[in-house]
Amino acid sequence: MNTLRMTSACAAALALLVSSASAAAPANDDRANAATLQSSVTATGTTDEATLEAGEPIPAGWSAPAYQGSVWWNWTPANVGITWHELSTEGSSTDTVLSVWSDQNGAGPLTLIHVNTSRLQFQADSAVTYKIAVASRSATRGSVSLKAFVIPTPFAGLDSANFTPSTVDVSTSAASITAEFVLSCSQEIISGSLGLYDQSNNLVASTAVDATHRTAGTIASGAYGVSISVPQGSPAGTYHWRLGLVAGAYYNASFGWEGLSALPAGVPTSISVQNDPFKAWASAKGLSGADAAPNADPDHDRMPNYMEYACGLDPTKHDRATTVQVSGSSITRNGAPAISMTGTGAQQHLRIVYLRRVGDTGTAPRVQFCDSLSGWTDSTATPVVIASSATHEALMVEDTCCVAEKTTRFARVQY
Ligand SMILES: [Ca+2]
Ligand SMILES: [Ca+2]
Repeated sequence: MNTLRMTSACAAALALLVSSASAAAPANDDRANAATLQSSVTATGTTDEATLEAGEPIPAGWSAPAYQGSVWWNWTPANVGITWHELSTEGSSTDTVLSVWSDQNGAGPLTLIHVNTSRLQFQADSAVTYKIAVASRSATRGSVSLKAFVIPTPFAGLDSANFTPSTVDVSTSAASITAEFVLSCSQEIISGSLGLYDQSNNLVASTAVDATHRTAGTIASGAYGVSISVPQGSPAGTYHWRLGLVAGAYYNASFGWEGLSALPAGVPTSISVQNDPFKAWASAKGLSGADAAPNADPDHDRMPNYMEYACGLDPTKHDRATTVQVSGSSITRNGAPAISMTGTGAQQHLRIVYLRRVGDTGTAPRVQFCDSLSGWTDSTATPVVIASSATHEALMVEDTCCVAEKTTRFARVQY
């Protein structure tokens, strides 16, 4: 009986092996096994079961899980010399990330020429064999259509771009950025826009860009300047910019995030947006200048602003005596840490309940105990979240020493 059972287990294992082999990775999964793309001919493939190989280059601005399951093609342009081409994955059933790379025919490192979702345009050199990667933007894999074809020179080229300032703080007010572009255009810009996208690629701010924003030069070579406002309270992070331009039904150009054309060297791809919830709170409480600093104590209640912020107190009122109150899993009153005795008989010990801001992981409050108001020691107990509100969490820590061991004992929280 035992032998028979083992045979049947082996058969099941074999069946599993066969079924996984039937869902094999595509032949051009790895860069070394890239398929060959012919100019002006639509190649087909799939990202089903495709993988990212060890050490695979990922195009700048993209990362898993928005970049997965890549497949590769080699492509040498059919047109002799340097010609504008478009690469397109339109018609694919998976949402793609399309990138083109060059290793100078093996003479140099693999460098990214351009990346976009489903269309990109660049000046291709017939002396170069390019590497093209198509990846899926989500776990929904599927068929890939890929085509390379000659296009007219785009009506607008970007020579330079700069953003001043490159870092803005929107904690207490909207922030304005001046964007300047030098463009080479063969047509007048009829309409266009500059957009700023947050880390999750959501459009946060946009402003019109057209011929009226040309500050110097001519249509062919002009400087354009616009101002764009990032709203107060916008999420912090690294923002992408995108400039989209239209000169008529058939004349489109775009640069930056999800732009058709690659950016020239040295052009910044992002700006930095800062949004400090403490600064926003201090401003909303009417504090400014030195009074708004985290360590300042403008109401002289010996609780610095940061502690009042964490405890939900008022930095303009002497409210140190207001302690936190909890009922069930709700915080019924914000306030300073509350210390009480818990336990029975000789096992009675100190218990401290204190507040921290929801999401405020950067400055963890530290509970400390001591015997004589000196030699404070950090508690090693893991704080327990016992109640919460929309803005705060109440944490509880109990002392490990009890009245049987100590004659005096003190507790505090360091914010
Ligand atoms: Ca204070
Ligand atoms: Ca106060």
